[in-house]
Amino acid sequence: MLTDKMHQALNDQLQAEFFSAYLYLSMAAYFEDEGLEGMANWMTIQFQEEQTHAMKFYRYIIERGGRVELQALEKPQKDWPSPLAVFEEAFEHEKMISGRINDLAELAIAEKDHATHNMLQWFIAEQVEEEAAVDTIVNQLKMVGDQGHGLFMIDREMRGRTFVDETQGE
Ligand code: OFO
Repeated sequence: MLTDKMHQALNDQLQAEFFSAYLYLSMAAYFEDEGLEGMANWMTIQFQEEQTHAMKFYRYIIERGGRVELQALEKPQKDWPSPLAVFEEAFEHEKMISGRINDLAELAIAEKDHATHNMLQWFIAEQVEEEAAVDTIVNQLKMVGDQGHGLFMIDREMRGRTFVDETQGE
């Protein structure tokens, strides 16, 4: 049984994961509009991944006898000044999510909820990967600067990303 605090915090994180999905879909739409298909593909897969994160919390709340309560999502940003600005924001967003996951893990310890603490270990490891992946792209974009050719190369490489549901098969 989840404590009230843990129950609320997990529902809040479910909303945060869906907002992440929403934000990345908005970023994908921006890239579609800019004609950067690879980056649009990368963000669309990020959108799919975030939904699997949300659903992992959804399933977990139910498994622990809790009640899922979906909350309103705010309107995500629509435009950015450059591809670099998009990925810089994605990086800041992932750091914020890592902070939230760490806070959840601390709450789980405070509430003596070892099962939730254990479940959160998956997210702690995932956040390391997410931050590193976005940071790499930020650095690549900084390296190429305004060079159209470099941007084209990065975009082309990002067309190859495919979706894998990493929450399955644990
Ligand atoms: Fe981007 O990892 Fe979930 O939110």
